[in-house]
Amino acid sequence: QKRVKGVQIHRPFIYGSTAKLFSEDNPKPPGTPPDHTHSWTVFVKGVDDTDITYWCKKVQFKLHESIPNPMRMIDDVQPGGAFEVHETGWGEFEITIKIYYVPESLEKPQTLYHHLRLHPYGQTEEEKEVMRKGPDIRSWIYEEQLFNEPYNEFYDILTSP
Ligand code: SLL
Repeated sequence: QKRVKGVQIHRPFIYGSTAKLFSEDNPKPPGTPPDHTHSWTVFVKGVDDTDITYWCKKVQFKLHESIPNPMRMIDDVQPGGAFEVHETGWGEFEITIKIYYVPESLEKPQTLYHHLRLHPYGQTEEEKEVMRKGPDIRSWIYEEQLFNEPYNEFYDILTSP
């Protein structure tokens, strides 16, 4: 196995969270603890739902310790192509996201941090007001995965259509 010299491959993806207050439109599932106010999803996915499984093998989400079973290893994507965890709760916290690459990459996993947002946020009152009126609270980050001088076998996987 040899690295392909002088080559950098970029693959866009999105990570982040979407949260929704419980309401008539978004009823509490049976058995949800009474202090939970929101349902939320944290995810890693391709841009416009494009497939990322040819380079991303699985994703581990480390949730707050107050949540049962906080380490969630997700090795299958949802129909939209996202590695995701769906939960309910009452508070915001930092989520550690660990991305594992396909074995052919011979790359070590990489860690990202995401602040779960449940409440309207933004620099200005206007920004918050827009979010307050919206259907959910999104905190989505557009990111580019960079593979610097990938191994030849992985290079072939990355570049085959
Ligand atoms: C806070 N630093 O104090 C944060 C911690 C923890 C949120 C928030 C529990 C969910 C469950 C939950 O929402 N924890 O019990 O399953 O605001």
